[in-house]
Amino acid sequence: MTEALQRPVGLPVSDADPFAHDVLEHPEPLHQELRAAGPVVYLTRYSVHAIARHREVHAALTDWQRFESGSGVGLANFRHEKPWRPPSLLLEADPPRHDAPRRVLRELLAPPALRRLREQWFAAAESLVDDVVSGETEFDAFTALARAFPLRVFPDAVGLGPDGRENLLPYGNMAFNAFGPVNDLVEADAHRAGELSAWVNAQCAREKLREDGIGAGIWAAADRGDLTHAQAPLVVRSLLTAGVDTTVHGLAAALFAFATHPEQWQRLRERPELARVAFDEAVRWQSPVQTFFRTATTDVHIAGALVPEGSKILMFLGAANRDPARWNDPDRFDLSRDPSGHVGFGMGIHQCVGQHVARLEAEALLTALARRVERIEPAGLPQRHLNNTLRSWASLPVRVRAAA
Ligand code: 4IA
Repeated sequence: MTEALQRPVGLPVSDADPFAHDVLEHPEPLHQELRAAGPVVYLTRYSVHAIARHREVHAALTDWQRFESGSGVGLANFRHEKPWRPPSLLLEADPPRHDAPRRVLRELLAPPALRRLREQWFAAAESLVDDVVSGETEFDAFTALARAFPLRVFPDAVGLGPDGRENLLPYGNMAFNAFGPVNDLVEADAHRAGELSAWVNAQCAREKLREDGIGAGIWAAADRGDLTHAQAPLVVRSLLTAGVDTTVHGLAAALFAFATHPEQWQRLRERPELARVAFDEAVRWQSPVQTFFRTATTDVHIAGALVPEGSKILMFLGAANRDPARWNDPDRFDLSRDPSGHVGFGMGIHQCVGQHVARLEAEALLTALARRVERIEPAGLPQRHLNNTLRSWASLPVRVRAAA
């Protein structure tokens, strides 16, 4: 089919590239433009339909029958293109195949299963904050806290061995870039794809995982018949793909939010039990996972616009999370709002299965900081790290004054 024939009639159209560097660096102007253009906008650059309003994004996320994931949740359409790695049994699958792996992870990552980690993670957070904060001091809150803390606690909880953990973030960076187009960001890491995938895949084997970790729990579920033994390593791989970069950049979002909103920091110090709400509000406000695709399983009408069967729909989670039709004063980071209903963790049957793990990490780190840190403020311009999917960071310089 030619470009001219594919181009839908009567739909607002945009020639913008959501994966261009300037947009990734600063996505809000495009978000605003797409929300204003209409409920569905056709992106000529990639021949996909885009939705950026909260109502439509929420509706698509909760309608897995008509908006499938099994054809891939990136730009690549697995109906026509070979995936870069065997598809995830959770993220890139639909019911009924999706459900058994989901059930297994849901159990292993549910609040009761995480209770044994709580004390350890709070102690780890206190000790990390003690190492970093004393008197009045400047440091990079991205490397010293947001990146350091998940790497200190999460790989151990999974039961990963000690060697090669430095591969986790580069692997995640590659996987999250791979949901976008094959642009310079993908090409920059292409030479490491084989090596990083081989390392991650090797860590998913039963004998590489400590017996008391979440990874071993996945293998035990296979022994009980809840999964096949062939599925187990791929489910472990999901933990390693989805569980590291996301929390690192989610925590960075929270630290950035507090450094730039001193009155909200005072509020958290007065009421540290707000740590969890603060983290969700930071996820809403920054949307560490910015975008995802679905594929239409049938001709779908969205607010009167036809999205033809088989076409890819790009969902702008970050735009939905700041849609003024859904949120009051959406650009404000505000602990007094109720951020529930944000789509930063997705929504519906695929909604982040690890969200309780992420919240526990955030609660531990923010609580430790609230106790020790009287003031936190920017000490220079933060640097973004560009990724096709993640709103991510390279550095976050802060000045901090320790509490007396
Ligand atoms: C997987 C949406 C994102 C956090 C995600 C990435 C990878 C996987 C799941 C979720 O590999 O299963």
